[in-house]
Amino acid sequence: MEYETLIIIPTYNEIDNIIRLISRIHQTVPAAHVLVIDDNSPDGTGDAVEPLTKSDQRVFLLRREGKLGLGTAYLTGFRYALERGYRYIFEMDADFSHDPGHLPAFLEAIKGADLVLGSRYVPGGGVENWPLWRQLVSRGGSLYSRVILGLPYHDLTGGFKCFRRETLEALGLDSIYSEGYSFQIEMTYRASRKGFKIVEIPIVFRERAEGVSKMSRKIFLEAVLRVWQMRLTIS
Ligand SMILES: Nc1nc2c(ncn2[C@@H]2O[C@H](COP(=O)(O)OP(=O)(O)OP(=O)(O)O)[C@@H](O)[C@H]2O)c(=O)[nH]1
Ligand SMILES: [Mg+2]
Repeated sequence: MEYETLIIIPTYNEIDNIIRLISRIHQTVPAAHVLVIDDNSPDGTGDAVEPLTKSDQRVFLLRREGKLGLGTAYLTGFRYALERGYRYIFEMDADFSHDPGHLPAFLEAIKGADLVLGSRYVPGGGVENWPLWRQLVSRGGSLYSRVILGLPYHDLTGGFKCFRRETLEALGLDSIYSEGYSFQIEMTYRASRKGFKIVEIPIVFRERAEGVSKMSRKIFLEAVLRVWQMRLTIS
């Protein structure tokens, strides 16, 4: 049921997106709760969301002192979700790359799965407005991880996913070591190693129109190396 759903959205300088996104989410899934994890965005994203948490009982905000990274933002959000008993827990970006219109399909799929991956690289999925180099990096990154980790999934770096609470409980959140793109790979790999049922559903990913990209060479290189660490250390 929808009131059991928490959508976690980490934000860093998303003032042009976040309020509109929350309202679009609630048009599509009115009963879903939204948790924004803001890292003291210099553009005032946290201050913009704060009033909403007073006027709308479905909106929650955690403010951290500074930019501590996407991975730890999600881990904080997952712990929050588990403590409060949510059943279906989403990861979602703030920049409209992840279309709220896909949320009902996730909620349908999670009924028969432990983890649902929004996938750009299955039939019906896709990417809009990405330059060729970025498509190649993304597809290459998924293929590389897929081969080294022996996973059957097509999109391993995506950040639009839905976990059943039991899956997060079993993963051991304290043992997650990755940041950036490798965080997404590591969560899926750990879930797969534990034998959870993982389902991919098609999503169309749209490049951000507002705000600034945080993609960096460092995040990319981390993923290249971390995949080997995962293969060697996660049983
Ligand atoms: N709380 C928090 N959120 C972050 C941090 N880094 C990124 N985010 C958020 O995580 C989500 C994904 O980051 P993006 O910058 O969109 O990363 P991306 O999709 O790989 O790259 P672009 O869309 O090209 O910018 C967005 O909602 C960001 O605001 C961080 O250090 N802390
Ligand atoms: Mg983005």
